[in-house]
Amino acid sequence: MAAPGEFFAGIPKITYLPSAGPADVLCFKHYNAEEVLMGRKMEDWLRFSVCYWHSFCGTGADPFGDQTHQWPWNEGTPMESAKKRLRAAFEFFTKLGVKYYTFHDRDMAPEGSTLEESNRNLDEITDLALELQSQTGVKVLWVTCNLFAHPRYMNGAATNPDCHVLAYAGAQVKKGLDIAKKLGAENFVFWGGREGFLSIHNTDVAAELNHMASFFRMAVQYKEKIGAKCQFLIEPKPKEPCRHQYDYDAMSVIGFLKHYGLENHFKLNIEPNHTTLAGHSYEHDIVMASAFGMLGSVDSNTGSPDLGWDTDQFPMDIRNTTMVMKTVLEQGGLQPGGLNFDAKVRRESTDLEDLFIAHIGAMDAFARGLRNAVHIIEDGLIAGMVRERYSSFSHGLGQKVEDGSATLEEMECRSIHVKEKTALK
Ligand code: XLS
Ligand code: NI
Ligand code: NI
Repeated sequence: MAAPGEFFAGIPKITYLPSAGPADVLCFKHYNAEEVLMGRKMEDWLRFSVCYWHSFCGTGADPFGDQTHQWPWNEGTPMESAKKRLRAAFEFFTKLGVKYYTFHDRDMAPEGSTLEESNRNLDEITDLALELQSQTGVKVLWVTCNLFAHPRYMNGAATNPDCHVLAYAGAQVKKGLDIAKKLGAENFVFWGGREGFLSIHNTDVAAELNHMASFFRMAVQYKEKIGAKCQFLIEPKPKEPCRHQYDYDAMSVIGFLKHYGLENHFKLNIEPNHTTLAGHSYEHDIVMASAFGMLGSVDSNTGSPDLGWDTDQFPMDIRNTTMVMKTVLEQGGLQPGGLNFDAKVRRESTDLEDLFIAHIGAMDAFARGLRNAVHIIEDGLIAGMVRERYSSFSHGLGQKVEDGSATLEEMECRSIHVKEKTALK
C-alpha cells in the first residue's frame, strides 16, 4: 500500500510481517519493535539510529568516480537543499520507524564564509530540525563536529601544530555543544580523523597528545557550564585518513583518558569496521570497552574482511550482531547510546528504495542477533562454562588474588611442593 509523502511517496510505513515471502523486502521479518525480550522492548535494547551524512549527504562518489546518487532533495541553493534534505530525512525516519538520528554540524547546514555565517546557517536549519523532532518524536542520538573535511584541518584539529587551527576547532565544538543542547542530543561524539600523523619526523607526539587532552578538558568545562546533558563519546579508529591515528583502538583511548584523568567524562563509540581496520576481530573493541565500563554507543557497520579500509557497509552477518548484542545485554543496555548505522548504500544502489532495503536488512540482522543473544544468556550454558573455568578464584588463594591481597611469598608456599602430574622431560 502506497503511503503519502513528499520524497518517498511509493514507500509504505515499514511493519513487522514475519510471514512475508522472500521477495517482500519492504517489511521487517525479525525486528518487532514492541516485543519484550528480557524485560525490555526490542526497540529499547536496539536503539537504532540513522546517520545523516551517508544516507542523506552521500553522493555515491568514490576516489575513482563521480556522483551516482541523484536524490531529489539535492536541489536549489545550499540552504534550500539543506531544508529539503532534513524533511526527507524525517520522512524516512518515520516510515522506517527509527527513533534516533545522528549528524555532523556541517552535514546539517552548509559552511559559510566565516564561522559566524556557518553558525547562523546552523541556527536556521536546527530550528527546522527542532520543529520536525517535536512533530515526529524522533530524537538526536548524537551530534558531532566535522573537524576533518575542511582544508584548514589537513594537519589536525585538536592536534594541529598551529594553535589558531586548534582555536577554530574549539569554537566549532562550542557551537556544536550549543546545538546538542538545543536539540536535546543524548550524546556528543569526537572522531579524530585528522588527529594523528603522516610522518613521525615532523610530529611532536607528546605535545599533540597534551593539546588533545586540553581540548577535551575545555569541552568538558563548556558542557558543564551550559548544563548540556549529552554523554561524551570518543570514536576510535586506527588509520584512514591519517597513516596513524592517536585514538587507535578501544584500549588506546581508555589508556589516554586514564592518563589524563578524563575517564569519568567520556565513554567510547565503537565502530566495528574501525576495529577490524586495527587488526582485531569484529567484536573485539565492543568487548574490551564494555569490560572497562566504557562502551557508550556503537556505529553499527561492517567492512569486508578481505578489504583493508573503512567501507561502511550495512551489517548483515548474524554471527557479528549476536556477539554485539550479547555484550550489550550483559552490560544492561546501551542507553543513552544506541546502534547508529554509520553505513552507506553502495555506489551502484541508485534507487531511493535501496536506502530502506539496506536499513531494514541491518535492523533484521540485529533483531536476529538480539534473539540469539537472549537465547545464549537464558540457557546459561556458556556462562556456566566460563564460571567453571575461573572457579579456582572464588575461594582461598584465588580469592586473595581476586581482591588484590595475595603476595608472591604465598604463591611460593602454595607451589613449592606441588608435583606436576606429568613430569617434564
Ligand atoms: C569515519 C567515522 C565518522 C564518525 C563521525 O570513519 O566513522 O563517520 O562516525 O565523524
Ligand atoms: Ni563512525
Ligand atoms: Ni568510520
